[in-house]
Amino acid sequence: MKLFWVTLLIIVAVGTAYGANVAQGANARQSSTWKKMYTADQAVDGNTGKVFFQDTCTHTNCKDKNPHWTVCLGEKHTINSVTIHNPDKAHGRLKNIKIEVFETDPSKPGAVAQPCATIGSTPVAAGIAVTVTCPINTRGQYIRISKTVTSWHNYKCDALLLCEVDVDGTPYADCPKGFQRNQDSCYLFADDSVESWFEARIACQTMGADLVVIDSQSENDFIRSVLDAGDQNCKYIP
Ligand SMILES: [Ca+2]
Repeated sequence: MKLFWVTLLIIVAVGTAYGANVAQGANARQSSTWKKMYTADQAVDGNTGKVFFQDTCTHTNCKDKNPHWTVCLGEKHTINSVTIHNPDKAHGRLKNIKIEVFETDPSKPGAVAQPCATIGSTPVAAGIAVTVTCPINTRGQYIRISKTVTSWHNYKCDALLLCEVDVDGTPYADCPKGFQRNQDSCYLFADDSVESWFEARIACQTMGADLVVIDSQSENDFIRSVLDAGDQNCKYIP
């Protein structure tokens, strides 16, 4: 997340790495485990190898009619995309998949699903990784991958198998008091006059932030809308 200060304008952002895999090592669980061997944690252990009997993959029970796998990130994130590493022994099983994001534990009452993406009835090819992108501003701390079982498979069951799940996300914290949020950043539109760009930057940095650098049309639109709504006399935008 970024924090910005403008002003007479300054804005800042608290920066965190963008595009990081935030699922690795997180707590994971699944609806059932085949042979008690192919446990949920093996989809977030950092081994993206897809050789099922050699690498680390999950596998739900063959009799599980509602197979699903869930990872808890431990805190709220903006979820950008999810990558599923499909095992070489997938046998056409990675299909009819629903990927959802929740702010609260989906196994508890009241949890609200935010749709991220689906994989339809055409199976993902064995031994490849597939990436799906969530709608903008999809946020939560739980990601659930569930499968609709439509028929018994030639290989005796239509289970959910995952060799690894990468979640591209950014921590989403509340903005400090006085800041305004726009997507993953927090902005402070300060009224304080400053003598120079350097003074402005030091003021930002003392708050763990920095002067705004407008790097997208949406960010520009946000700042413009705030300025247009107020009576600030914008003298400087770095
Ligand atoms: Ca793995």
